[in-house]
Amino acid sequence: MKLFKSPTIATALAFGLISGGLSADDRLVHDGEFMVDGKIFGLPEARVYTEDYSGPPVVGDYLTAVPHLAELDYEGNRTHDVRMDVISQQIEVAPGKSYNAWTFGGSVPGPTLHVREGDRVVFTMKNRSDEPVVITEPVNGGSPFFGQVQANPIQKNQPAVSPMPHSMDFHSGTVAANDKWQTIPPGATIEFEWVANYPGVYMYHCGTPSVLMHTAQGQYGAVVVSPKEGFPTDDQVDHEYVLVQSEFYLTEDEYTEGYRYDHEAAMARDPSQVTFNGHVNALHDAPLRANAGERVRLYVLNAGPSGTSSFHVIGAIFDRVWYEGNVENEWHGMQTVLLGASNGAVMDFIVPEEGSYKLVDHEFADAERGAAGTLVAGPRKQ
Ligand SMILES: [Cu+2]
Repeated sequence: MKLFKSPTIATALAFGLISGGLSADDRLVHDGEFMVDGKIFGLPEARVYTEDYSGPPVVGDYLTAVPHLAELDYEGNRTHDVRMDVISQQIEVAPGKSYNAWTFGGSVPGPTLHVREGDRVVFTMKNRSDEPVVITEPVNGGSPFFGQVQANPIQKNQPAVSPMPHSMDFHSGTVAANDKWQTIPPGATIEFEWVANYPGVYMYHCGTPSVLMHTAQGQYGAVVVSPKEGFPTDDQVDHEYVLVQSEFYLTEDEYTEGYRYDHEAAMARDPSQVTFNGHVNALHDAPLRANAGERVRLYVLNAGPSGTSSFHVIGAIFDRVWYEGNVENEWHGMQTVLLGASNGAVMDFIVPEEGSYKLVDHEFADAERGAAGTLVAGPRKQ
């Protein structure tokens, strides 16, 4: 990888326009990069190549399985080396209903990446849809994601093979989509960079046509870009969780015992399941936990691919909501947050009493299809 100092960036660093814990010498900067409004643009072209790689399909310390969010245990900004390979995987989304999913990293939704505004991501993805990849056994050199999937194997992940061209589109990145988000065939690897220029709760997904099909097959997940200076209530938050809503369009497979994706149902916007975190029971079997009086923060992404979410917690009011996860979009006292497909938000609420709280998509046809969960609150800690 070529390392250059761009005069524009070097000047910005010299004048402290880019804050961060790294010195100018540590920062990855390429010739051709430029700044507008303090944001970095003009990243190098993606590289597509073949590699002899059979290691963990998810690599990076800040990648977690939902509902977990990695802690940003560093000051300022850093460069993240992140790998999420495309693999096929048999997963269960409702009791007895499994299908052959197309995934990033082996789960649906895929791993959640957490970075800070201003961080740089060097992303690598191998299209391994043509090889069976196991994610339910201990992995060396992977990421926290695997331990979390193995601790809560609700999707009963099993390797599958389903060779198909795929791509990666990070909504958190500002780049030329025809270059960075280009489709690669099975066996190929793509590597590109993006800079987390704007804070937010973002979707990533496969952008290969039919995008509806590739997304509905399971290729999506969340990126949380925390604001550089944080949110005003950061010091008061006791628990934080990631919640990804999405639809599944499954029908019985006439050739197997199982289920398969139904494109006609997807085109008709008629989901068989709508889930929080990829299984109708994900947040019932393993409810979110907190105590009375505590502040809970949810990072909610509606991945769609086609439905909206009217996100509500029964018995609570969101005292602060940052729409799209941007600290400047602050709303107060919200009963329900409306999220279109690929919208996200950060939602804070105070747990009023000991008890059980239902999280729902208040579009109740979706809740009855599975878009519901539970937060169990213990007694107030003195
Ligand atoms: Cu795809």
